[in-house]
Amino acid sequence: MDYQQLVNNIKLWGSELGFQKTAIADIRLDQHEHYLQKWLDQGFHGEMEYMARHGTKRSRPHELQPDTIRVISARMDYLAADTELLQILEDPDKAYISRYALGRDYHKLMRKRLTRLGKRIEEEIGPYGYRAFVDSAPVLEKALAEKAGLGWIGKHTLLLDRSAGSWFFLGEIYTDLPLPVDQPVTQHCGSCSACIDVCPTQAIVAPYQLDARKCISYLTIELHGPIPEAYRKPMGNRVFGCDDCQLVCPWNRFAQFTAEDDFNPRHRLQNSDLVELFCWDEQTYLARTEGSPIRRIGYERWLRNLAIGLGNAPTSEAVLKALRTRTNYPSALVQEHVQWALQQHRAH
Ligand code: B12
Ligand code: SF4
Repeated sequence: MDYQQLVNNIKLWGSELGFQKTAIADIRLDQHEHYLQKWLDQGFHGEMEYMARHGTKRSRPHELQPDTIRVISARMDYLAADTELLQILEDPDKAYISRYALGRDYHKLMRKRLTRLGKRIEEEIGPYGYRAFVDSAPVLEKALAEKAGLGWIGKHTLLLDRSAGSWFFLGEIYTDLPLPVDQPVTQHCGSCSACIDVCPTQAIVAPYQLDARKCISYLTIELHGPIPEAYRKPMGNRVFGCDDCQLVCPWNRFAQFTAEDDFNPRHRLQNSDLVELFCWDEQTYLARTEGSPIRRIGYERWLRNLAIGLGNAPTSEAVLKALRTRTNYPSALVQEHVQWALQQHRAH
């Protein structure tokens, strides 16, 4: 079989299926395995127990999916046009929701497309071994994408590309086909440290090393209990995820807008007042976050995060009134965050 021709076809089919770039990596991740272990040893994963659970499966693709010898790595851009997010971030009455979460959840959409790509290959060559993933199993997605040449891992630990920045998702197909591999690209962070300097909670503790326990993305999405007080003020109005390290990255000047309608903002989430979102009842929350990544945290943590945003907002009748409607909300977690927020306004 002409595997080089097959790879050329895979890239073509990948782009027809909406991927901006598709490339091939082998499965040796020795150095990344070492970094992953160090990260876990330092406890940087916090409560994300799933990061520690799978032994070496995450860094050894063939232990997750036997017979895997290559990985087809794919990138899909998610940056929506016409979102004035910097303006929202700077307006303390507004709720900042990270860019990846404004539209539909990416997992299902991308996995379906990758599975179609897998099937397209099958139509061409007959039965072969493959399995598609999008953050759906222990996979070191960024390391594999870096190997495949989809970009380099930046100091903020995200994958970025010279002509596309970092506003994209990653997914992959593990396969037993002996495809010719692509070459990694060179690193282009240079002496820039903008992401490290801008991080509101100093979560990037050294270049390429993120203490997730301090990252606002972790605090607002992964952490189940109370958000430690030390991080509440620095969170500002970031109520779901955080983009600061990407917003400041000079390579994101070159980012392209997404072609996927599904990633466009829904329900005006790109421009909503904190008060308005905090006043949604649970039914409204469930209805408006259907199919969105925001659904994952549930209503209680949604209120927890918004209470912090309201604690950091300028004091006004509307803010105080909204907070007071929740002082007896039947959740100790919400009540405590509401009390903290009211305290911020009393302190003024
Ligand atoms: C756990 C996780 C998180 C955690 C921890 C992040 C992290 N850096 O690990 C939290 C909740 C904080 C998080 C946040 C976000 N995430 Co996330 N997350 C993941 C997940 C599930 C695993 C990442 C992982 O393997 N971590 C393990 C640690 C060890 O990896 P690492 O910190 O990147 O370290 C690597 C390198 O930096 C290097 N390294 C480490 N130390 C050193 C030291 C030196 C000296 C050197 C040279 C290198 C080096 O090796 C390590 C291993 O490869 C992936 C999906 C997946 N299955 O891969 C998505 C993923 C990384 N997340 C993604 C996104 C979009 C985000 C957010 C932007 C969402 C948001 N807006 O809020 C933020 C960005 C925060 C940030 N600066 O990283 C995308 C990133 C796409 C891209 N362009 O890179 C992914 C790939 C999901 C996807 N399928 O698209 N995430
Ligand atoms: S996402 Fe925000 S909190 Fe997390 S590392 Fe980047 S700037 Fe820091």
